[in-house]
Amino acid sequence: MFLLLFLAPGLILCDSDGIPADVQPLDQSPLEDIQKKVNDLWLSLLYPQFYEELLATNQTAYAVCVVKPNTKLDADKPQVTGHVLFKQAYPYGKLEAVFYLDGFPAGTNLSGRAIHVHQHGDLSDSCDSAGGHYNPFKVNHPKHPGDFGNFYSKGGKIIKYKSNLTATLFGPHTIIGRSIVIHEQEDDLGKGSNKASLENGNAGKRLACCVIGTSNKNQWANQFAEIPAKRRKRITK
Ligand SMILES: [Cu+2]
Ligand SMILES: [Zn+2]
Repeated sequence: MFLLLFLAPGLILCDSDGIPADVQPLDQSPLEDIQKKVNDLWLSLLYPQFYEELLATNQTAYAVCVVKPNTKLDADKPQVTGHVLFKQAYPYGKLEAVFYLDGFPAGTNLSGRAIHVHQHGDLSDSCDSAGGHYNPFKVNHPKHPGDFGNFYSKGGKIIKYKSNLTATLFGPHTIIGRSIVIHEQEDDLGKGSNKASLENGNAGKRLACCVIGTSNKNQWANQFAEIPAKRRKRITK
């Protein structure tokens, strides 16, 4: 079926000799146009309601991940809660994210905490059933689309905006339905010279996790107000 999805836009664009047919003028490159058609098809077939909602909301998709502490953790570990919010303009926009997390030790924490998208949206065994890093292209860490890097808490909180992320809410590699894991330790970004470094960055225990789901724009608008003004400016331009 996926093969069909990839081939279909190509068939629409070409006549029987494989020569481009007389199509509507494109405002993006042909490759991006094909990518849009694949995403359109994929969304409308598999997620018809999401697609409809997307078109009704200025072609911008929002998603949320409500972070809960790992229930398997020892009681002395930080109990991290909060949200990771996503926003992405359809179809060519890059993913933006707001990380708003609380429950880290108070004071400025000089050691980073890794945050990643993991493969499964299954938290039946708390964060342990989320699987490894979401790795649709079979590449090494830290080149997975959901390798968000290291985050530093201040006053027990991580409040961070990131843009231009390679993960996406659209198409066959959407992160909707996958999970996010907040780790206890720093991500070694693949420089740990062992096998685990190229799989997960040796980021240690899973402090907290959540499943990514679609949302309306309200929460993004609210949390966005918590981002320092300087950064907000950068977001809106
Ligand atoms: Cu991880
Ligand atoms: Zn990774």
